Amino acid sequence: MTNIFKVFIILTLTDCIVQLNVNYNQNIFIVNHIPKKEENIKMNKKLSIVMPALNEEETIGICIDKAHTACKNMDIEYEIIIADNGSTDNTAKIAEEKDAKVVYQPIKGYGAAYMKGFKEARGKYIIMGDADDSYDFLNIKPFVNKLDEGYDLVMGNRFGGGIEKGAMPWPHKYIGNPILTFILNFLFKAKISDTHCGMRGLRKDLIPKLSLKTTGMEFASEMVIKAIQANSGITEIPIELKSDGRSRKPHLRSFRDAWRHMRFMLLYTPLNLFIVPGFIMFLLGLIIVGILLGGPLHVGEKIIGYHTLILGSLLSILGYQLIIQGLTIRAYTLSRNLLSQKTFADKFIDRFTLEKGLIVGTLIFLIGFIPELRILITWIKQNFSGLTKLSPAIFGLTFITLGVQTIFSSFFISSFKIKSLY
Ligand SMILES: Nc1nc2c(ncn2[C@@H]2O[C@H](COP(=O)(O)OP(=O)(O)OP(=O)(O)O)[C@@H](O)[C@H]2O)c(=O)[nH]1
Ligand SMILES: [Mg+2]
Repeated sequence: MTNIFKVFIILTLTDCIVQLNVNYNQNIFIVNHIPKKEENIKMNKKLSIVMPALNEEETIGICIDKAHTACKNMDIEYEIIIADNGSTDNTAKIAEEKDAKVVYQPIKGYGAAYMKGFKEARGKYIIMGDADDSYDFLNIKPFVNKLDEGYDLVMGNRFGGGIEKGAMPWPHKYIGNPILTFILNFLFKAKISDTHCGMRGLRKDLIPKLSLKTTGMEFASEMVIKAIQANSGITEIPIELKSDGRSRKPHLRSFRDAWRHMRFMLLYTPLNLFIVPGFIMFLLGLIIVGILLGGPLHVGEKIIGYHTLILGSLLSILGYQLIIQGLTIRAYTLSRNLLSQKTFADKFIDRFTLEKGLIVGTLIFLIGFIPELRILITWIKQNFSGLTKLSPAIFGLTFITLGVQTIFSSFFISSFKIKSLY
């Protein structure tokens, strides 16, 4: 069980490291993808409408037309930006003909396209949304109103405004979106009804605070999570989702992109997800092992014996494993500068050194090794005859495992710390 879990976490981390390294090489981590305040981008518009578009020639025109109409009706200074990264059809040509500004992003992906679009935006406010005509750009005034009220991020809520029949596949509507929304709200203590809605409004000056990094569809989660962590003013408005107007398949790939969202959330929440439950399990396990160290416990007629002791041992090892995984992920995300919020686990990682880890690991190992050694000596003394030292043996086994885990994990965590120095 522990091993399966380990393999799962290692695969996840490896996948992330590979992905992030690829991104790193492609300069995704250069924060100046996102303009900072001091870069003095001229903000001469009230509103920038940014749409990412990849081969959307069937619908880009209608989306732009609707956006023009809405902005003219509101009588505000605006611009429409289409962020393209590799369309092979007439998307860019149509957009230019319709008086939109087309910006090109050499790096693939939904998030990468948005980063480029945001960088070029000169509006005080940004409205973002798909270019597949599933969101109604005629109806963006409520977003602007909420931004005028002072909110930093205005989320669309498709579940509140209505989803046209066939606009969202039922597994997304009843399984994927609700589950991902629930998990995000649970992990990040938020109350957002539709965390993956693609239509949103935001203040341009929120963007540098978020330091957005992801290039794929998980960008949608990253933006919400970081806005929550930055204590931004977030609100939502009901919006309608229509069936998109295109004949080809969506770019979204259900399982791949759901996993990318999940993976991002996991990377951001080792504290809630790993360390807290791990600590509870570890403590409970240690209490059980401590109580039963002297042998089975008699409670009236009932006996709490070796099976419970084994359970205690299992809980303490698994719990400890979870704590270490949480700290490892935290150390990794810190070394990549992915986190915007500090927690007490970060202080621990700051003070952690390999030497300290090795000393603590050895001490824990010895706590387990000494009783095992005594059992071995007893066994030799009684000429290798049958042994009945089950309680101290399980106690020893537990602590030897914890000690060895500490030693090896110390090397792993400290390797992230070395990386972060250079
Ligand atoms: N520039 C660019 N745009 C992209 C890329 N991937 C998706 N988009 C655009 O992002 C928007 C959302 O993509 P969709 O394929 O509609 O994904 P979705 O809305 O999450 O999924 P559905 O609800 O199934 O439509 C569309 O306007 C796409 O053209 C990309 O790699 N580059
Ligand atoms: Mg769409």
